[in-house]
Amino acid sequence: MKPFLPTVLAAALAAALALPAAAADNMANMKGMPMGKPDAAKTGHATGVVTGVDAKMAMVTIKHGAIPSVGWPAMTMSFKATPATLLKGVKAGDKVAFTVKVKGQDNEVTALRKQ
Ligand SMILES: [Cu+2]
Repeated sequence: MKPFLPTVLAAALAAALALPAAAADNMANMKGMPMGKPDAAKTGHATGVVTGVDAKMAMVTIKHGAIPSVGWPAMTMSFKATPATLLKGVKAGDKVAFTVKVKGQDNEVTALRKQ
């Protein structure tokens, strides 16, 4: 047994030293996994017409124009409003200018004002 001990210790030490690097690699790989590519948050500015507000869920549905900076065509879609207070006094039919932050599949309205 005795002759093996230094080898075992050396192996354990090598494994311990290698661990931080391996963990960092895993983190890097994990980051892009859900969307298949690493996604940085993008911000776009647009105008549209509110078609619905769910104040309880802090959701607003907006029929908006194209938002080239985030790669979106014109469409009607629902956004989470952050903070929810952005939706105070906002109702269907309002024309609004808004800022949207998009990261992967997630998006939220971070600024909104009536026009
Ligand atoms: Cu959209």
